[in-house]
Amino acid sequence: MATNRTFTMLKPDAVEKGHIGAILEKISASGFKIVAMKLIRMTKADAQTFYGIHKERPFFGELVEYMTRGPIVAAILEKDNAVEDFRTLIGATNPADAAEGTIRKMYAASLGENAIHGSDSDDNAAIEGAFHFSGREMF
Ligand code: IDP
Ligand code: MG
Repeated sequence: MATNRTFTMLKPDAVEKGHIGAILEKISASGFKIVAMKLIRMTKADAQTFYGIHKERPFFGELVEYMTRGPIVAAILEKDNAVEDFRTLIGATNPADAAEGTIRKMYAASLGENAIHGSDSDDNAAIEGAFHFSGREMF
């Protein structure tokens, strides 16, 4: 059954460049309600677990280094059709392929450092949200 929630992270590059406010403004203006949010630095073990599906990929080590080099903003977002609509809002994984006006087109530097995460399914949205937030931190 489809749910109306997705999970996002503003990645270390977006935080380093001071883009938290602008990105959150765009997310809110696009109709997403923030139902959980925090600034947190993932450990290596956190990133290895979170991105476990990619552990055999050649970029896995680079991805873990990147995602742990500084704090991220983790958040759970609510909207009808949240997962699909948020993937549309963030744009393609590689900013070179991302549509005009998408968050990755506006704020991502490269395929590796692409500013923002969005869950790719309802099941993963629930798993990823529960990875970062306890029940007391979700509204
Ligand atoms: P997604 O974030 O759009 O769902 P995935 O294929 O799930 O993309 O990859 C997860 C993350 O791993 C990407 O957002 C990006 O940060 C990184 N990544 C993906 N492909 C590459 C690559 O070829 N080189 C370096 N980093 C990559
Ligand atoms: Mg993915």
